[in-house]
Amino acid sequence: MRYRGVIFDLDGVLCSTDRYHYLAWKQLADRLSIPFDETVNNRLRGVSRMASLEIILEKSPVAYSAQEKEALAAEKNETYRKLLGGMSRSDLAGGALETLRTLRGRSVLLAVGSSSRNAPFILEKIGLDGFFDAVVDGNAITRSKPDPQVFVLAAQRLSLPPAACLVVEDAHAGVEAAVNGGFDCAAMGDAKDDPRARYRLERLEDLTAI
Ligand code: B16
Ligand code: MG
Repeated sequence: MRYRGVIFDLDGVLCSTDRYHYLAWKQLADRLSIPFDETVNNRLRGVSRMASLEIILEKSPVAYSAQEKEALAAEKNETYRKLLGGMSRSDLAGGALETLRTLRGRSVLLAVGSSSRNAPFILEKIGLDGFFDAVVDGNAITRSKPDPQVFVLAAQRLSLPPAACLVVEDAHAGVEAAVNGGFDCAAMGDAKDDPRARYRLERLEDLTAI
């Protein structure tokens, strides 16, 4: 591999928690009588919890105070955490473990770069806590994707420059964040056809051919 480090997004790349985000936001939106569908959901990928709420509230007939917004975000997170509670190692994306082991076998450093504050809980659930050389998540950053902060911090923790790292992303906001930070990006899922990505992955295993 021509990169010395690979930084993986979590939701939508290493596991499909994006489905649980959708279900939890949908429950909140339905309760508030706000229209919410997969198109709106796709705009939430990689975006922080509060920024996601702001996108959902664009279609709200009612205006909410900052305090009310905090409560709505907490409500969504409670629903989401309940769904996460049912996860296990079998929820790790197909081919992920083999891919990670192959890359590690080639001495590539491995990191997670996620906007999620629930990342430590999810990594534990899918059996990957303690596996990565660096984990940077929503608890460590002040600016959400498309700001590159999460990836810049991950590269720093790997002691590598951005040009030596590849970012793997499923979100347009994440591809943009990678490019903004000077990283090459391999895109999959919802972002697969993003022209800013250097590589397109049909599946995670395709990474081992880069
Ligand atoms: P939380 P990623 C992102 O994770 C999700 O894609 C995004 O939909 C979510 O709003 C964000 O995490 C924050 O998650 O509410 O758990 O802190 O794709 O960057 O791994
Ligand atoms: Mg993602």
